Formats: sequence, structure tokens, C-alpha cells
Amino acid sequence: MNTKKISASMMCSDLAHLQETLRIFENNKVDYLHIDVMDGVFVPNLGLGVDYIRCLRDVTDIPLDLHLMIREPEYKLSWFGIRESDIVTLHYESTEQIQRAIDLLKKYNCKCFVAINPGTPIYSIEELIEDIDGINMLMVNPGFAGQKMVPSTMRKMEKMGAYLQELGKQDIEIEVDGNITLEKAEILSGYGANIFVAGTSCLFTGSLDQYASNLSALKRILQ
Ligand code: S6P
Ligand code: MG
Repeated sequence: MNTKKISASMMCSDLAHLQETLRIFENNKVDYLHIDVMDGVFVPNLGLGVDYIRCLRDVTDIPLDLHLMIREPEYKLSWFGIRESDIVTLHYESTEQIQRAIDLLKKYNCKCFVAINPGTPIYSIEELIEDIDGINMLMVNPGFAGQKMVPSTMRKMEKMGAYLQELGKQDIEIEVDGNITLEKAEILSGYGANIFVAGTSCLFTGSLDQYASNLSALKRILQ
């Protein structure tokens, strides 16, 4: 069974307190920093960019979980300073040639994930399964933090867990992203999800001094 991990969604963090936030995440063993990169074209918003990523690398060693919500990501991979310990996620619909994009990503020896939107069929990953390490299951339409989960995605996650079992591919990691509350994390974990993007729904609530207890509560649920 894949280890349960927490990926803190940095678009939800307060830039003015970046260093303190990162110390809390280091002390509480957050596994990844989830970085929502958005280009205003693939999704209707602009998000974290290359300068922010460079700055993070200078101040923490926590691996990055780069969620690329950009058109034609395969031609922009060299911008991000990808490390072997990182996860990099490409969206199924973000390029005309997703398999070529994954091949180009593999050269970085990082974990290669494919993201599927709430409306993307789970079977879209069938022809990619030998080439990827994980799937990002978007539980909201991508572009914004603080959204409500698309209700059909809970059932879809259950189907994805069963589908991977059927294929004998339980080693493929499943990340769930968007409106992950403690209650939903518990259910999704039972369906086979193992990486939980923690945003405004379970981690970034209240003031900084509550983050450690928010993380403990999430960890307890995932035990
Ligand atoms: C959405 C993005 C997500 C958000 C996350 C925030 O486009 O991919 O990673 O950052 O959903 O969490 P929450 O709990 O505010 O939905
Ligand atoms: Mg994301």
C-alpha cells in the first residue's frame, strides 16, 4: 500500500509569513509543498510562478509537488528547476500529445503524474499507465482554492481505486486535490487515495499557530 502523504497547498498560504509557515511544515514533516502553476489560458486564473519556486528552493528542502495548469507544459519544463524528489503533474487536456509530454518529463527522473479534471473519464489514463507514477484526481474544476467539491468526484475516486486494482496497478499513487476536508480525507483514503492536498479546507484555517494542530488532525485520520 502506498504511504499516506500530505501536500500543503502554497497558494493558500500567507506570503507575508512564508518563512514561519515553512518552519511549521518542516517541524511537522509535511511531505510536499503543492505548487499550483497557472497560466491564465489553461485555467481562468494566474498562479504561482518560476520566481516563487526559485525563492522556495532557497529557503526549504521540502520537495515540491508541481501542479502545472498551463498549456503545452512539455516545452516549459526546463523553467522549473525540477528535482528528482519532486512530483510533477501534467494535465491530460493541456497538450495535444500527452504521451510525448510524459516522455519529456521522464528525463527529469522526478515522479510523473497526470491530472484529470472532474469531467475527464478515469479510463483516459489507460494508455498512460505504464509511463506514470501517479494520478492527480481533481475534486474541483482547476483554477481556484476555496471551491466546493464537484459531488460526482467522490464516486469517481472510488471507481479509480477499483480500476487500478483491476489493472493490478495499486502501486500508482493517487493524489486528491480540491476541498479536502478531514471528513472527506478519511473517505477518500478508504478508496485508495494516498496524497492529500491540504488547502483552505483543512490546513490553512485560523492563524499560523493552529497549523500544527490542523496537520496533526489530518495525520490522525490518515493513520
Ligand atoms: C485548484 C488547485 C488546488 C487548490 C486547492 C486548495 O485548482 O489545483 O490545488 O490549491 O484546492 O485547497 P482548498 O481546500 O482551498 O480547495
Ligand atoms: Mg493543485
